[in-house]
Amino acid sequence: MSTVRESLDELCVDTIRTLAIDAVQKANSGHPGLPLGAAPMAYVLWSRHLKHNPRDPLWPDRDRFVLSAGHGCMLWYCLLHLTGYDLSMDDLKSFRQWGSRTPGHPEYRVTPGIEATTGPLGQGTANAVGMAMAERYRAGRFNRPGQEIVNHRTFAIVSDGDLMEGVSGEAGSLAGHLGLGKLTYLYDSNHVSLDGPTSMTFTEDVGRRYEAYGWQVLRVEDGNTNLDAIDHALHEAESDPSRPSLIIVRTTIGYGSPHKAGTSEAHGSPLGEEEVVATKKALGWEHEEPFYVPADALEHFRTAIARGKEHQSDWQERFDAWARSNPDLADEWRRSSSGEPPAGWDADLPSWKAGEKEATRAAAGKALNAIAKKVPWVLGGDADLSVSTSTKLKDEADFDGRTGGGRNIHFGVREHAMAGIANGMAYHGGVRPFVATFFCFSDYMRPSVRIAALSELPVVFVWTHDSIGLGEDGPTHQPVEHLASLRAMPGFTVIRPADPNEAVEAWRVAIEHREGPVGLVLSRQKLPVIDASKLAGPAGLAKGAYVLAESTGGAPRLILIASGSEVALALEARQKLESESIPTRVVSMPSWELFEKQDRKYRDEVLPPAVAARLSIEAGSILGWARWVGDRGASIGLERFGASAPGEIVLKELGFNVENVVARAKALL
Ligand SMILES: Cc1ncc(C[n+]2csc(CCOP(=O)(O)OP(=O)(O)O)c2C)c(N)n1
Ligand SMILES: [Mg+2]
Repeated sequence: MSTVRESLDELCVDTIRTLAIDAVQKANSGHPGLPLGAAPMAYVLWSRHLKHNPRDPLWPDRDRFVLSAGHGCMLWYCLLHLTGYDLSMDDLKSFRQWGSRTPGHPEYRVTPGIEATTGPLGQGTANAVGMAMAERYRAGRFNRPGQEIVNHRTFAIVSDGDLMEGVSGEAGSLAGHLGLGKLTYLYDSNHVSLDGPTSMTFTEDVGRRYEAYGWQVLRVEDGNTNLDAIDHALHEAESDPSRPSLIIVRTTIGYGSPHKAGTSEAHGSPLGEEEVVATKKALGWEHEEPFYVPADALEHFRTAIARGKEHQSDWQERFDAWARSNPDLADEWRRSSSGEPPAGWDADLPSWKAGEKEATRAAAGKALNAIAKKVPWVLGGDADLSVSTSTKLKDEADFDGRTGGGRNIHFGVREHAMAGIANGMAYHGGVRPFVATFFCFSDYMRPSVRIAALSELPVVFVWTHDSIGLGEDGPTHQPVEHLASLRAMPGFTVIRPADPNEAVEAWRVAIEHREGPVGLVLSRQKLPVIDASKLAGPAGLAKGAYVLAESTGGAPRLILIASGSEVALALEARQKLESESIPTRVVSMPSWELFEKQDRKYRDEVLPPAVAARLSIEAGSILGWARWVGDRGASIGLERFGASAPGEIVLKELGFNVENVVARAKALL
């Protein structure tokens, strides 16, 4: 290692390195190894390639950047601070502290300039694919010959752990297939992960794997010091329009640390006061004072502001000219950017009449198609199940990763990446993504669903084949605990409609709900249409729960509460109970989360505290239902896995039949 600093570039790289280790040391917690090793690639990317404006972090045509290895976030925070984002030195000094804007892993919405919440390894790789896809879609939609208003790249720094995770394989495979030429990963290949050298666990030829996926694979042998090699590789990546690029940058974790470099000891603990001093010395850093930023370095970093302003004002000029010549498109641009649906977006929503039968998956599919016709920024797809999920947009082409045309995305059998990609599309903005598969396989998506909830991303998850009612496929495909587990997730809204008309309302709510993800849980089997002329109409769905059928012959002595396919059963049981002079109310409860948002008055109207005899009926785990049925109520649900047989038989055998409901209800009186 040379101790003579040769250039301003090197000074800047070491500024990132020393700032990062100081912040981790001050917090006495965090990950110094990645920033030390990946500072050169990040610096070259941010100073010579990334098109961004620190003064307007949300400028739509900026390049997107994701640090997938979120544990190394001090690298990202340093870049933001140094290039002039609204992130102060004090923010860096309060790394990992209560209420700070520099949490322990990057969080979208918390820190200006943080484009995605990362930390669970692998997620960022899929997010970046989704961002690149959203860019393509908007480019296809808005660009006109000679008027390119959507033209930006997506870069991600990924680590060994990211590329070990299965989700990155799914995402990489799809990105290669789609030919996402404006997507580039910089791989911080340091041969070390948390527990030790990757020789213990990760010895495949990653480059050849990505080549097989259809990526351009480039290599930088000395990622610690050779900035020009990184620069060159980035140029190579940018000059291939038809393939995503993986740049394998060989680095040393904890570069510069005399005792920890190259080992997992540099990964996840502060270096220690003495080692920080020794590292700075080894780097040739002349300043003892912590958090020292040399004026030359800062000045150089801050040239990003003038460059960014220039990029943006140049774009704005082109955008204004485009908007003048394409007023309709400009209107679509504005609406799609804010997510506000156009007037009349719900004008053609379908409806069903009493006497008809339809599966809620089919009804929801028709609603989605009606919406998609009016809202061109709704796009999405499924994990090789469009025939089953009914989510295909009928008059639309398949999504093409090169031109950006088409709105039906075939994700293939890649549920986890599908969800991570949908999140990436939502992070990108300007599109409203939906993704679909069987409800049971929500488990395969769950890590990304959780991030959608944490990041408040408006993704619609469509899950069909929602219970043991799906029948013959048997217990491997029959969800049991899934409703309960998703209801346990903060910020996630689950909606399980009872009939075709409620399914339409569910989509209406989903489109209007822009503050976070929604899961639509839909039946495979046909369900009877609830007679809105005799009972309450489906609009009550928006309130989460509503009185569907009021007791006759007096105030209710009993309340049956049900969701989805069990609502029809509850209505049948009510008839029997009322015929035995037991005034019975049926509450349709498609969404706990929406109901929780109502005021107490409304909730007490639907579930009057005076009526203690309450029975919930739902073909799933009963976990949590006690909250709605109370101490003196009961729940019919499942405390076992399902069984392979025709759906109506499985339901009947496992207690979802009128006799059982009536018997359990009477036992409460
Ligand atoms: C899904 C997931 N599993 C486990 C972890 C815990 N973890 C954090 S970093 C890491 C591995 C670190 O190796 P690498 O990705 O190569 O990062 P480096 O040590 O090189 O910085 C692990 C296992 C995590 N953050 N996410
Ligand atoms: Mg590593």
